Amino acid sequence: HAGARPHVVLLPSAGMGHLVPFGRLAVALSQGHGCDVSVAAVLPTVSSAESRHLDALFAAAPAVRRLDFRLAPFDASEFPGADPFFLRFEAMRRSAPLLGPLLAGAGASALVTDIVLASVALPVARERGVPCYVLFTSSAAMLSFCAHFPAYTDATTAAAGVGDVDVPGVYRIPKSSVPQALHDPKHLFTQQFVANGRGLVDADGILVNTFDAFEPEAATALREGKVVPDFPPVFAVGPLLPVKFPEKDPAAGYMQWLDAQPAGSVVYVSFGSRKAISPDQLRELAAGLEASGQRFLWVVKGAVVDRDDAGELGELLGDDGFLERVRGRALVTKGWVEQEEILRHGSVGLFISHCGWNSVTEAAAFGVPVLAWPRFGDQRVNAAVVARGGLGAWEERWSWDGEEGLVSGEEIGEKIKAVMVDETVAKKAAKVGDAATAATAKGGTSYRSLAEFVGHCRD
Ligand code: BUP
Repeated sequence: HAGARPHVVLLPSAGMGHLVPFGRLAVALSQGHGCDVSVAAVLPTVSSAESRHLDALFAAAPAVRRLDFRLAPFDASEFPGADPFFLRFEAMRRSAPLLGPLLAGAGASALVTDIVLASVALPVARERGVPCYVLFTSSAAMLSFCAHFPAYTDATTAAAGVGDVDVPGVYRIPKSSVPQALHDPKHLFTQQFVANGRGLVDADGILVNTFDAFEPEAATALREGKVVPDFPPVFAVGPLLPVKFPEKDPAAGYMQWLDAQPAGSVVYVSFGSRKAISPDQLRELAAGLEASGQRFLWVVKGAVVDRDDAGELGELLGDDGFLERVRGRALVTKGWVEQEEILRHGSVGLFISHCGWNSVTEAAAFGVPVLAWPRFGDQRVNAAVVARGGLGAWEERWSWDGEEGLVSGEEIGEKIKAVMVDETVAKKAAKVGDAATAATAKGGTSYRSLAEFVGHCRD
């Protein structure tokens, strides 16, 4: 009923890239916007990073309630070789009927679902009379692409395949930036993506973790119905700010190391949590970082799911003495780091990133320039946002598994040097940081959008 304290239930899907922004939204709604909030913990989690993150979230924000959501049994043998995170998306989609009782038990006044569940969660919520919103965990550019893609495929013959996609009112997403899986209409991801894209128009509203000043074209076109007519309200509420975890270890080795480095001097290198890099490219990257002559902090990842990541650092990097040679000016580590603490640290002057959207929003929040090196999925679309929005540079030729083959250490080293000495890069990124701070401050565009969303939940 109007004026009451709304109870918002959040339903994240698998992978840190999805879980992290949901945790941030939960805290923002509960601490800053007067909502009761529950978060569905989908069990069992795929990675240990996710279970640790859930525990830390509920410990840090005791007002946020935990709703355990146990999935129905799921036979993955139908999809041999599929990515474990895609499989989890599918398992969750098939468990959607269990959401009804979960919502009823919680007494939800609104549901905010992850995009990967949108088309299955919406009808369940509707049946229960619970308004249903979507939190889109990628860029507004990607949201516009996702909303338009079903119409694009309807208008294209299967034989023609997917080419450049002109998103009405926004800009062209070149064929090379279209997520790889979408070139195969039978791919599990494509089927989920198209269904969710079609479902978007039925949502009561869409929250997106971006801010108006960073992505003006996409935000405006979506709201004006240029992408899809009669599109639901779009709330740009980002960058959603990191949750303060009290138990965070300030004595972590890498934080102490950063403390000892000059301001803006360190290149931070991380390619996200979801895909390992080929051993050959890993070694070229090592050579490039070494040749750049810069200080660097590199988080190396050796397996798709962290539980399998048992390889030794030296072994991963080829045991050619690299670690010895860069000792002192570099810190190379394996496993999880507190990325937002690193990006917040004044010693970091550049972030070489895969452009997972959370990483981009964290760099934007702290005004850290990005050298974009996207790998798969939505990352090339996000890299284009980085370049357009003034947050950094994108060397479009650099791919990971493409026909161009390996990017050489020499080229990587030259590029890093060039970006680090270019003062305009740092200045422009700092401006993006200022705009992000203004957007999330009381009265800023993102703050007001979130308040407006809460207003809808109260009605
Ligand atoms: Br790796 C890593 N520490 O060591 P993205 C990641 N993160 O805090 P991804 C750490 O996880 P998807 C680490 O700050 C970000 O909030 C990072 O999300 C944090 O990329 C999140 O950047 C990772 O969106 O996920 O992991 O590739 O592909 O699902 O977006």
